[in-house]
Amino acid sequence: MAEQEKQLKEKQENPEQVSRRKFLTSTAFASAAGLGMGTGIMPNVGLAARNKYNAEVGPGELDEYYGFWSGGHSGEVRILGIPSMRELMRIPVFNIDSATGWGISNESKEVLGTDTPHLNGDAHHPHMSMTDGRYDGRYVFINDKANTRVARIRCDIMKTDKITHIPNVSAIHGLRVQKVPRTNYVFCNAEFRIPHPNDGRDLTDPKKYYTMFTAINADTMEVAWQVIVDGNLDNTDADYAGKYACSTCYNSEGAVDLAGTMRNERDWAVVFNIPRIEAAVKAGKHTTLAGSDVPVLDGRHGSQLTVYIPVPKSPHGLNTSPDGEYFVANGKLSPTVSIISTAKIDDWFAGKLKNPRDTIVGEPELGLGPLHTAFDGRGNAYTTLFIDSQIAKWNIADAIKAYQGEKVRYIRQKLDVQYQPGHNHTTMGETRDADGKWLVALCKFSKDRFLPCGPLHPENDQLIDISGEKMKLVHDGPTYAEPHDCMMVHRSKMKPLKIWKRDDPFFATTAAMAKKDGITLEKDNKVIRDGKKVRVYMTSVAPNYGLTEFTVKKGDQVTVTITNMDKIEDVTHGFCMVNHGVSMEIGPQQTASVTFMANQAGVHWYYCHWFCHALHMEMRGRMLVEA
Ligand code: K7E
Ligand code: CUA
Repeated sequence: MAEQEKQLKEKQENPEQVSRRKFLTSTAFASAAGLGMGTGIMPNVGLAARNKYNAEVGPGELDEYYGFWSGGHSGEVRILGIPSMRELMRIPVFNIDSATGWGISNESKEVLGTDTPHLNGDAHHPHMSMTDGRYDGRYVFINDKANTRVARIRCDIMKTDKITHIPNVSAIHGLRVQKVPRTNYVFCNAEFRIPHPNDGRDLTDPKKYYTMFTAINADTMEVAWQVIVDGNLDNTDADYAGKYACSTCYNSEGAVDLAGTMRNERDWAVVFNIPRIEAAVKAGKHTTLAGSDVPVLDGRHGSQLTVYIPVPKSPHGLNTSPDGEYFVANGKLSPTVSIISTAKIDDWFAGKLKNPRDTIVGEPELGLGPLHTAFDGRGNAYTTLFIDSQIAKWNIADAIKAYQGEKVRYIRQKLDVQYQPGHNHTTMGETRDADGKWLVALCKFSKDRFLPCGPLHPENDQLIDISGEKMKLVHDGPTYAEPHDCMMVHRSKMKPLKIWKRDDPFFATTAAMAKKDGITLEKDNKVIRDGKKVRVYMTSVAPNYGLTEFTVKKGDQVTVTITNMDKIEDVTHGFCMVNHGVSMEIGPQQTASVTFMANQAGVHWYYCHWFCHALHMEMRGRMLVEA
C-alpha cells in the first residue's frame, strides 16, 4: 500500500515522467483499479500545439466575452471583459452600495424586500438563463449562501430585479439553471440540514435534520417545489434534455462534526427526475411545511423521484458535459472524478439497472483535491486540483476507455496555477456552444503573485488559453473576496440598454406613487405634503436639478424622487443628501427615489455625486428644515 501511495504521489507530481517510467519498466502498477494511466507514447507537441488566441485587448478595443463573476462574500456580482480580464462593472445584489444607492434607494429596497433584513450576502454561483441549451442573454441568477436567498439580475439594465428568500431550508449553495427546453427553473441546493419545524424542538437530534433541493420558477422567481434529500447538498447542474438535475451530496453520514462527515469512502451524486417530480406535484402527492405553501416531496432513499449514485468522497463540483452525455462529479477528498452517463440514468429510471453505480462509465484519477470541471467542446475536460494547485486537462472518451480496462492515457496535461484553484470555467462551456477558447482558474490564494497589501490578500483569477493542445497561462488577475464561480458569454448574446426606458418596471412602484400625486415625472418639480410625509419630485438635466431648494419641517419623512431627463449615453446623475446617509444613482431617463427622516433643523445641502458635466460641482441644492 505504501509503495502504491508513493507511486501515486510521484505520478501526480509528474505524470508524464512516471508514465514514461512505467512504459519502460512495465510494472504491475497499471493493474490497480481505476489508475488507467496506460502506456501511451508521449504526445507529439509540435506546431499544431500552438495556441491561437491573444489576450491583449488594446485601448479602445472591446472584449469578445462578458464574464459574470461572483463577488463571493462581498455579496455582489461583477462584470469582467474577457480576455482582457478588465473589471467593467459591479452589480450590487445582497450588499449595500454607496455609489448606486443599492440598499438605500426605494427601488432597491423593494427588490431586497423585508423578509430578510440582513445587509450581508455570500454569492457563489452566477449562471445565465438559457433557451435550448444556449445562453439567451436575459438573466443571471445568483445564490446567497449566507441568508438563504436567490437573486435574479436583468441583463438589459444589469440590475438585480428580484430576490427570493427560500423557505424551509438553510444556506443555498449550489445553483444552476434548467438548460432545456429553456430556463423554466432555477435549481438550488440548500446545504445545511436543519430540524423541521426549526422552532427549538429536536435541537440535539441530528437524525431528524434534513435539507432540500429547491426549484424556483425563473419567470416569477417564486419557489415551485422542494424535494427532501439525504445528506448535505453541495453543487448542481442540469442536463440537456430537460429531464434531470444532478447534485453532489456529502455527509451521507448525517454527522454534525468534521470527522463524522469524512467517515464514509463514498457519498452521492443524487439525480432528480424532473418530469416525475412535476407529475407528483400535479397529482397532489406533496405536503407542505409550517409557514410556507411550497409543495414538498420526499426524495430520500427509496423514492422514485431520485437516484443516489455512490461516488467518492465528499464530492464537490457537478458539471454537465456540453454534449449532454455526462454529469461529472468531482471527488474533492478522492483524487478521482466520477463520470455519470445520462443515458444510463434513463436506464436506471426505466428499471433496467440493478445498481446505481452502473450509471458510472468512468472514474479517472486526476490528482489531489478535484473540485470543479469545465469543458472545451472538443471532448476534453479541465478539472481544478485544489491541493495540487493544478488544472488537469483530460480526455473524456479516453477516461471511459480506461475504466473499461483499456490501456490509454487520458491525462493530456497538468498546468500549475497560483494557487489552490476552486472553480474553473471555459468560455460558453456550460452550454451547447462550448468553444474551447479560454479557461479561467479562480485561485483561492495569490500569496506572492501581487504587491502585498496587508494581511488580507486578493484572490488570483488566471486566464488560460486552451485553444491549442497545451494550456497556456496568459494573465494573473487579482480579485476581491471571493469569486467562487463565474460564467463567460459571447458578446453577441448580450443586448444591454444604454439609456433607460421610461416605462421600465424597475421604477413602476415609484411611477405609480407619482401618478397618485398627480405628478408628471418628466416635467414636474413639486413638493407634495401628505401629513408628516413630504414627497419631493424633481427632474435633472446636467448640470441642474429641477429644484435647487425645498422646505420641510423637522420630523418629516421626506421622499425625494428624481427623473433624469438627460438622453445622452453615460450622463448619470446622483443625489446625495449631506449628513443623512442618502445617496443614489439616476441614470439617463431613469427615475429613482429615496426616503429619509428630516430630523435636524437647518440648512442641508444636496449634491450630485456622479460626475456628469463641467459644472457637476455646481449641481446642488438646499433642503431647508424648519424647526
Ligand atoms: Cu466550489 Cu460555492 Cu461553487 Cu466555492 S463552491 S470553490
Ligand atoms: Cu449631475 Cu454630477
